[in-house]
Amino acid sequence: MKRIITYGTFDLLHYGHINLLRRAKECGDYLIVALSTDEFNKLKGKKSFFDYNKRKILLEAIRYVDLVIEENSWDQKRDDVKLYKIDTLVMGDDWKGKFDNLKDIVEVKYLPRTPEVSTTQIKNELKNK
Ligand code: C2G
Repeated sequence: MKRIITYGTFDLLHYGHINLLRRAKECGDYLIVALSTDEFNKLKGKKSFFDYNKRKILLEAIRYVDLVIEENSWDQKRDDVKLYKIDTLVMGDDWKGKFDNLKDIVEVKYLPRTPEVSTTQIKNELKNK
């Protein structure tokens, strides 16, 4: 049972997120998503459209996702890897290199982002309609 983890806000869920989650699941057998809480989003300088509970409901409905946990801080990843016995940490390649410090305890994979879609772009386009 290969266990995978990924982290993110996943606001205004779109096909870029789904592409990432599908490929992350394809790396193993069990996928955990550590979902940024509203409080942690503030630290990230993000204000999500949907609050944590709504974003959690959406993620839990995705066939690739086996468990959703809270992401409350930048530095919980090492503990998460140990606690959940993670084999691979997967992120989009906008994060390339950022989590290489964890390579002593887990495989780290950066997958190509899906081009032309982002939550920010969706918000901006809707604003200009
Ligand atoms: N993503 C993607 N393609 C897109 C948009 C997003 O592959 N077009 C990926 C991102 O690279 C990330 C995941 O989808 O791996 C979630 O994206 P965000 O919700 O924007 O996550 P982010 O704010 O980058 O949070 O500790 C890590 C952070 O919590 C990551």
